[in-house]
Amino acid sequence: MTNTLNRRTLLKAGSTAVIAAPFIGVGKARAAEFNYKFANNLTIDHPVNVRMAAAIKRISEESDGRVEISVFPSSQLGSDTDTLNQLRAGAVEFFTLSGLILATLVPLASINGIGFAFPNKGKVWDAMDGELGAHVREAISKSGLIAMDKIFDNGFRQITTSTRPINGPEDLKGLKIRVPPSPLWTSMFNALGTAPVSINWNEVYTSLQTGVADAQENALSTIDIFRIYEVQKYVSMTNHMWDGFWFLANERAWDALPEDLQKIVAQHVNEAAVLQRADMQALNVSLRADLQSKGMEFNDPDPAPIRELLRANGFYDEWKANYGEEAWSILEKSTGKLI
Ligand code: X2X
Repeated sequence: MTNTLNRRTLLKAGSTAVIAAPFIGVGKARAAEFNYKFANNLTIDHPVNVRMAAAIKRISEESDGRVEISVFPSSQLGSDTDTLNQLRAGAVEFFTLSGLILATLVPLASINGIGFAFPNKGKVWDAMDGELGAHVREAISKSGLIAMDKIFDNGFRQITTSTRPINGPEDLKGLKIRVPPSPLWTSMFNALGTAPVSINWNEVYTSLQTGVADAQENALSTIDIFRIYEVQKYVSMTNHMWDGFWFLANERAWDALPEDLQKIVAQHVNEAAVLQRADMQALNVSLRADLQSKGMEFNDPDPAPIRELLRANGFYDEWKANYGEEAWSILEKSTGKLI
């Protein structure tokens, strides 16, 4: 109807004139045009979900209620691999997922997980907010998914065990260690001489509790938030890889959003990721002492012999060949020469 003005257009016009428009006024907010689901494998109090809760509120407000996002944390809709399939089918519109697990669909997405690649978070953000991140997001965009610009932080990973501290390569021999379902994780822990077991995150606690695995590897924040200290004794600070969570959108669901709504969603998700990175940094300051108070024993192995084991077993050569010269050279702009 030509005389029907869109409430949002009026508000955007910043009109201060009193417009006798029956649809403006305090009343029940209209039903959302876009009711989307956001799934992840993290607890509702994890910094990713805390920051995303605030972002979702702002998205609803700034879209004038046109975009409402419901959160499904803690693998409520299924394992990571199940939920990735739901995302691809459009049954879920948004999903945060490690690039190393996404690599089952987009092989290049695991490149940030190369063993001992990044010396610190500064170099991680240099790569992931720069050329390497852009290169990976372009590959993701060819898979029917869209990745937001800013990757969330899943931290530098440490090895925990119920049996022994890891002081060097000898202690890794035959270690029954859980790894996420990802070709790179399996390849890396095979090259380290362990016996890796691929298990989705939602089954890890019970797998450690029942001895299906004797070890796992994760950031200290994850070890704390998911109470892994209850089923693991030793923490060896290997810093063997950095991992992050891409905020992924189903392409059809993303394209269905008008451009102005896409901008609102992207802006607040990216802001949430940057704030979450700072939360993770702040968490790390106290986590070692906290976990020690919960009974965990820490050691700090020399990474050099462990890294040398990867090199000697051809791990870097294999993955350079898998990713190709271009991607590898982009990675090395941030990490320095890896081979
Ligand atoms: O599965 C894991 O170890 C976790 C929680 O860190 C990821 O989502 C990659």
